[in-house]
Amino acid sequence: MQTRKKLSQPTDRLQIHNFLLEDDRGENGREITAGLTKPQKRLPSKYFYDAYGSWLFERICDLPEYYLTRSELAILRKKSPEIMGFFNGDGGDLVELGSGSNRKIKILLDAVAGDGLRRLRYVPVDISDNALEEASRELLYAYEDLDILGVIADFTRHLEVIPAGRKLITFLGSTIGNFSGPERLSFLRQVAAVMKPGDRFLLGVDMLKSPELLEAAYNDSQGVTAAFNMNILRNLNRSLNADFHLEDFEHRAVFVEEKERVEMHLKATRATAARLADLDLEVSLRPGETIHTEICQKFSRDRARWDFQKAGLVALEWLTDPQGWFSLVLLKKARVAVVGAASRGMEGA
Ligand code: AVJ
Repeated sequence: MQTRKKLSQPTDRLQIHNFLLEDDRGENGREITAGLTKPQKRLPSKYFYDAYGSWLFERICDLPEYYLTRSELAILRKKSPEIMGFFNGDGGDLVELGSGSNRKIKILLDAVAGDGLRRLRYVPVDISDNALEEASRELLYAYEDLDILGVIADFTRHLEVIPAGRKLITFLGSTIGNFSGPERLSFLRQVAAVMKPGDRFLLGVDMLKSPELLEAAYNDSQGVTAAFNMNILRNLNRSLNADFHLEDFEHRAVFVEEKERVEMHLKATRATAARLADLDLEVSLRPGETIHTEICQKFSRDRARWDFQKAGLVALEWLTDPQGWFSLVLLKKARVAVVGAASRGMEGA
């Protein structure tokens, strides 16, 4: 009898399913056109992340001012055995929405005791097929007992494509902060919809804190965040045959007190125009006008709890760093969604 180790070649342990629809391309185009023709021009934040943008984001994570990643990594290092206790005995899928680099998932996988990895499948979900495949291959070689199912999908649109079995879903890094209020609610409801009673959802949220700390995190002294912000235009220029003049824009990141969020904008320093050939769209900006490129919502526990409740999720635990700057919230599905129950006469209570 050969051992499993010898039998299973890395390639046997990796499957990739692509759920990106033909339709998504058209949908993306409509989304960009809609955003750029609003009175306050907007671009979806996902367009930061071409190869160069993803590289810039990794550099942001190491910036002294950008406390988010460091705080979250500290929590993960301390709490990974507890988090991964989910897989003791039963096994299941570790689903990571927006997988990106392997840094965080490795901390979780390293906390699995004994031969636990054999009963666990890692399911990264990402929109970028190249990044997903490259990261998955690295993990295959690092963890010789691990099976991986890569899911290429836009999780803001299609969450129903993730496997139906027992699972711990992770959505780290406070990417949830990129959603507007309604987008956030719709996303959380979709997560709740794909969860069964025993499943868990681990959500990274950046907490509300002083405006000075928040603004510094998005206005770093080395200008990496500015380059990251600007890259959204570079990406559109390349991928949609557009001709934005990058030198006509500057980076802006401000904490908007009443919304409890940081907003990133690209501000036109003079009158400027661009043509997006592939979308047959022309846009022009007055001096001082901005394109809103990112929402970075910051959360009080109350705001987060309210969102969870509306989505039919319940926080079981708040894992935080010593300063309380960042939280990993462990959630389960509520037995009855309070809002739904009230409007549907408590059916299924
Ligand atoms: C990846 C969305 C969590 O909002 O802090 C970093 C992206 N933007 N610097 C964030 C980002 C500017 C980041 N998220």
